[in-house]
Amino acid sequence: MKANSYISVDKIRSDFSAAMSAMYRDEVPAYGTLMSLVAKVNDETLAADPHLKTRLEATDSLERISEERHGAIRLGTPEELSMMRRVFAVMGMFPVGYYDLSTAGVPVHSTAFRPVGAESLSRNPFRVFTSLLRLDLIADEALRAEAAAVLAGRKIFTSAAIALVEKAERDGGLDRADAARFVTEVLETFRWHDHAIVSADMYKRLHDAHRLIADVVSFKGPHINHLTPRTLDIDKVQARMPEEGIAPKAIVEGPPTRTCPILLRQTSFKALEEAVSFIAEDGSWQKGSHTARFGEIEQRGVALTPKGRALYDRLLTDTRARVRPAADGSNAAEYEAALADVFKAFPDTWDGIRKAGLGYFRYSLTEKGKAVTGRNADLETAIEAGLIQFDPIVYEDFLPVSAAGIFQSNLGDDATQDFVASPNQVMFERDMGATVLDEFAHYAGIQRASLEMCLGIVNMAAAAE
Ligand code: OOG
Ligand code: NI
Repeated sequence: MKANSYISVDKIRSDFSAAMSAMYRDEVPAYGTLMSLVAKVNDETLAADPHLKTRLEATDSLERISEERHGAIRLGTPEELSMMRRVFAVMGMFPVGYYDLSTAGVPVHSTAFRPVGAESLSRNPFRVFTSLLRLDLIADEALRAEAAAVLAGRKIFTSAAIALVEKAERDGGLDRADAARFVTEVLETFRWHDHAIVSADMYKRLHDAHRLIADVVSFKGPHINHLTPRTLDIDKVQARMPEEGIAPKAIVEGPPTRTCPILLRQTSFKALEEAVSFIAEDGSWQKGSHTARFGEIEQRGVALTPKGRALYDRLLTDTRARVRPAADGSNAAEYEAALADVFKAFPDTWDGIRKAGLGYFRYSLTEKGKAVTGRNADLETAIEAGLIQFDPIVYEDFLPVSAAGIFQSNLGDDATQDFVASPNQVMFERDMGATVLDEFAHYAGIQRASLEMCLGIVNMAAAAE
């Protein structure tokens, strides 16, 4: 078969993301409600801010926003993670970043599978925060062995899905019919199963060790546990969630409300209590319940340079040293006030962020700049003369402290446990069968490429800084 009859990986990813969204809307109706609210607020925000709309249009980002979402899954074994990597690769999604959640009392470590090129991201930025359970952090050896045995016996991928991954790898792509089958087959892995693969007794023991372990080990597959639309105004959605019958968690994770959004702000609503059945020894089913799936929204801001990120981390640590957000939300207002106060130290104009070297930007020629191509000027002079403009590059990744907050609000307050901080990126990468990409290198690359496009106007020696 000729390569040009293959479906693009971006199209497969878009189709998969749409199929997953439809499935989740069916399974968790509150997700549908949240999607409509986000769409409404995004429309209102764009109507009130024509400049934002123009810039999003100009940078090919407007269309992606209504389609934009991330999901999260939790896997049980290295084999599952390595196969999942191959599945995502067929959709043009690659592991970016390493997140150690053990420090936050959650026995997993994670990466985000996502598209990486500017073009793929503008087509569809669908990403999946993917965690691998760390049984090595569970103290009870007998339970650890039992959990490992259950995980070893389950198959989370259909044979057809595996066959299609192998075919895509062998042939370098999938044709239309195979791509459609691939989407349907892979969706099965993410589906909710209300019949557990363990007994009620074992579920309880797993749950007592850590709720997250029960969630990963007890079921047939790694059900998608949330799907998160992107909003342009998270404060507004948070404020309006109760009107729609949804109760958000007490605080928005991440940076405070700002004129120029940085990184990522997220909030979620609590996991639903769902009816499940456990398998009894005589093969009959015993009724019970499990909380796993929740809803989340996010607002994305500019990607920060290592210098910007270090400043963000320091300010967040300072804030949390002043006020530690309580899980019950009792000091939410105090925390928000402290956050806003401490973050005054972070410049809040695009040019201020750019000049201080804190954020990544995409440069382009203005109409005026296009007309005078050939002139030599350094970058700052060209910007001042209105020849070159810049737009923030969107942060496409996640934040470990925020992720821990999201995990915890859904695991319940009693779930906080201390593990010895033990990041192990080497083990994670070995289990996955690939190394993770460095997010900073990726943003720097986009910025550099945009500067090169302006070549001829700017003095590249100055611009390449
Ligand atoms: C993943 C939580 C992390 C985020 O948006 O930071 C996450 C999980 O609960 O499995 O999705
Ligand atoms: Ni999330």
